[in-house]
Amino acid sequence: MDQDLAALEAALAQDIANAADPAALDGVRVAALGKKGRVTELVKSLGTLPPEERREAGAAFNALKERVTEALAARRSALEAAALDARLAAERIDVTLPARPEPSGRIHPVSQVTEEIVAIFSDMGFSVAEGPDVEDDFHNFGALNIPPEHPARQMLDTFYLATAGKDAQPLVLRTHTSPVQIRTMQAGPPPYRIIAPGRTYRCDYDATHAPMFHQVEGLVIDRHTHMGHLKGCLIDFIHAFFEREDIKVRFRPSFFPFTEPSAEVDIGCDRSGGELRIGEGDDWLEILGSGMVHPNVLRAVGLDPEEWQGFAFGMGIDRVTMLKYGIPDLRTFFDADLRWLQHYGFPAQDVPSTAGGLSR
Ligand code: 2NL
Repeated sequence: MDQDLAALEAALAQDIANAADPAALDGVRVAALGKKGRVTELVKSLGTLPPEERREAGAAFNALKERVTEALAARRSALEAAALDARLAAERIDVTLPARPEPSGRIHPVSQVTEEIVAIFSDMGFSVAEGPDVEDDFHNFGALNIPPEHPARQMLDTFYLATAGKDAQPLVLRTHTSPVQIRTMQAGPPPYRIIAPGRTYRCDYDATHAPMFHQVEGLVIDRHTHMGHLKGCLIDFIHAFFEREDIKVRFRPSFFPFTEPSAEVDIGCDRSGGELRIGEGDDWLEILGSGMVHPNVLRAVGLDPEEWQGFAFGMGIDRVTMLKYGIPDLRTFFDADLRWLQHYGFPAQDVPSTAGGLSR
C-alpha cells in the first residue's frame, strides 16, 4: 500500500515536471485531483477499507493530496514566471536608440503661405471657396464688368482654349480667382464672406511673372458693408500676415473695372542699401488691390445694388511669399528642385495657426 502511494506520487511528480504549459498542467491536475482523478479515487476508496486501517490510510491520502496540490501550484507559478520572462524579453525596448529621423518631405512655401492666409481670414469669419481652373468668358470677364475691348481680354495676355465649333463659348484658363466669387454669388443668397485662393494663368513669363501663379481674392457682401470695413479688414490682415503690428499701411486711389471706388494698398518699407526691409523706413511697396464691388458686378449675379454692397480684394500669393520668406527669384518656385525645397520648404508638422504664432 505504502509502496503504491509512493509510486503514484512519483508518477504524478513526473507528470507535473513534464507539463510544459498551463494547459498541460491543468490536464495533470484533473487526472490527479479531478472528480475521477487518481488521488480522488483513493480518497473515495477509504470506505472500502477495514475500519481499523481507515484512520492511518486517510491521513496518508490527505497528506498525498496536499503535496500534489502544492506541487501543482509550485509548477504553475514557475510556468507563469517563465511566460512573463519570455514576454518581457520579446517586448524589450532599447530606450537608448536615437529618435526616428524627421520626415524629409517639405511643404512648398506657396502652400505654407496659402495656409497662413487661410488661417488669418478664417479667424475673421471668412470661409474658403474653390472653383474650376478652366472658365468661360462670362465668369472670368463678362460678370466682372470687363468690356470686350478691355486689354485684359486680349489674346496676348489670356490663355484661350481651342474649343470645338466657331459658335462654342470661348474657354479660358482663369486669369484671376474672381470667377470663384461670381460662382459663389450665383449659387446662393447673400451675405457672403469668402476668400478664394488658387492657381491663375496669364501669358507672361519673365523674372517676376510666371504663366501659372497663385492668387487669393476676398469678397464681403452684406447690407451695410462699407469702405471702413475694407480698410479695417486689410490692415488687420497685413499686421497678422507679417506678424508685426507696427507696419504702416496706405490706401491709394486706383482703378479696376470690377470695383468702384478702387484702392491699391501699400505697406511701409525701406529700400536703402539695396535690400528690402518691410516695416522700416519711409518708402512704400504695393501688395494688394481692393475696392467696393461695382454695381454692375452685383447686377450680373442678380443682386440689387440698392440692397447689397461690399468690398473685394486681390493679392498675389507668390509675391507675398517671396517678401515674407526672402526668396529672391519667382521662377525657382516652379522648378521642382528638391534642394531648393529642402532649403525654403516647411516641415509638414508646422501647420499655420494664428493662435500658435503663424510662422513661429
Ligand atoms: C490685384 C487686384 C482685385 C478684386 C480683385 C473682385 C472680385 C469680385 C468683384 C469685385 Cl467677384 N472685385 N476682385 C477687386 C479688386 C482688386 O485684385 O491686384 N490682384 C492681384
